Amino acid sequence: MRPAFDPTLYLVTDTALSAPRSVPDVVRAAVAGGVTAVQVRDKTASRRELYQLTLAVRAVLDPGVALFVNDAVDVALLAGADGVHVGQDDLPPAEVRALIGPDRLLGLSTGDDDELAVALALPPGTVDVVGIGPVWTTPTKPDAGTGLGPGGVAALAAEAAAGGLRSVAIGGISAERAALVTGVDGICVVSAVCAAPDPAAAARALRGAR
Ligand code: TZP
Ligand code: MG
Repeated sequence: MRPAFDPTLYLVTDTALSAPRSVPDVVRAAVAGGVTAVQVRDKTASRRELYQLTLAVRAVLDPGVALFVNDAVDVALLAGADGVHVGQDDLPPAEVRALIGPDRLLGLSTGDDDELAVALALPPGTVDVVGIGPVWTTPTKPDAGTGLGPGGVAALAAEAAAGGLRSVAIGGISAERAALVTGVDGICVVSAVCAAPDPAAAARALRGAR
């Protein structure tokens, strides 16, 4: 059975922004503050480091908080993660689904109508959730491009929902901006929690804003 997944407040980890704290320590605090799903993302880690980091994050998570791994299907499977999240330059979603089987979650990044249309044309159950963004241009991922704005995100989220896909918005979301983001099933943040002096308080503020 596919694991339960609550996308309300989805944390994507950043090792550098979390420092000097460890990622598992930031995740533990963030979940105490209300984070409902976690994705381990570290573009600079070796495969082995990413595997070890995923195991360490998994060890601090309650079973009810879904754990995704960014890009690395092998790491997700070996570490017993609940799912994997891929972007447009990673393995295609149908192939990832074939690798992970029916019992894990699959997330896919989408940044425009065409990318969303491809996701919607896949057999039902291939993708569980689309990331839509960036909402705002963000220094955390400069190559993500210009922000779609809350209106652009809401339009894509409505299309996703009409096609039976859940959606989360990502990019530049802070507690101050969170209420501007509508139409999605959840919001996804990196720096608003990982760079916060108090990740638990930051997560509470994000939850409180929605
Ligand atoms: N994908 C699109 S924007 C982004 C990713 C991984 C980074 C979002 O980071 P932040 O700090 O929440 O703006
Ligand atoms: Mg990727």
